[in-house]
Amino acid sequence: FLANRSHLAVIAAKFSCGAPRSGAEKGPEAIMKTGLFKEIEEKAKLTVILDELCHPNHGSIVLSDSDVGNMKNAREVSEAAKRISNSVYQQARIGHFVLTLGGDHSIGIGTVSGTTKALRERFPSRDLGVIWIDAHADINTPDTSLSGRLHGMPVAFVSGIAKSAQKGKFDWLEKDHMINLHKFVYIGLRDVDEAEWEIIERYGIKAFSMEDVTKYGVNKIMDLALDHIGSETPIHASYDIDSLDPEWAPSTGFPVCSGLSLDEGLLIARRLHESGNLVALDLVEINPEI
Ligand code: B3U
Ligand code: MN
Ligand code: MN
Repeated sequence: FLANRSHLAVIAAKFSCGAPRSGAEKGPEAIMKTGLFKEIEEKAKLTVILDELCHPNHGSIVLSDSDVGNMKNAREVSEAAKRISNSVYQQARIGHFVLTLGGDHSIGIGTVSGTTKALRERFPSRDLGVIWIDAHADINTPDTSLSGRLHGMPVAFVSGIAKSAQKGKFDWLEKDHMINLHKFVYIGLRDVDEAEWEIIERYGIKAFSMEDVTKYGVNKIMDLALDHIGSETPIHASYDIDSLDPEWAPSTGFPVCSGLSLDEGLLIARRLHESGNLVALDLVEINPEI
């Protein structure tokens, strides 16, 4: 009942201004070139709707009013995220499953806000669940971030922890775009800044580190994650490829050792699917130049 299973919307978010190096803007093309979506159309009998978002300034080099309030490329990231948010919203509101290919993880500001707004309209009594699969927590605020890079801040923006009072910089984010952190779960964390751990503790966010995955096994972690979110809750999964061990996913800007094995990564994907509640998925930080 959550999604119209005859259509798959694929949004190619060719953008990497939120990261310190360029290349992730080429991720969508690399994935599309494999012929994956043709295969999905044929085998799954799905109509694939492709929305390619090219941003005039896609590379990661510092472009304009870069260091506003400790946010590098703030205007570029804000504008790209706004476009992505609207595109995701338009597809999700008519029940299409939305797959967004990144791009660096700052696009998560767009994807999660777009899904939240659409699902809130369709199911006013339910909060969206979000599963963030990542080596990093991406919950720095402009105040806590040591890098000033926005790919390390998307969770703070979509939850309202980070606010921008500046004109043209995330001022398009409204209450309807904001997630409820009680239905948010991390999986795979292993490179988290001290200030990020403080935020996670302060807001009581459910977080399963790689240590937890090793200790309990990924199936048990998925039981706990899905239990925490609750049944009959639509789920947006934001999958950062650096959650996987560099042995399996070396083509990414911030590889961190001791990550998920390919089997574990696939099992997470399978469990998300089997929940029957998945309405949107991001696949980000794939950098074919690395
Ligand atoms: N937490 C650091 C490093 C980081 C690497 N990748 C992401 N973040 N997404 C930061 O820059 O905020
Ligand atoms: Mn990330
Ligand atoms: Mn990451």
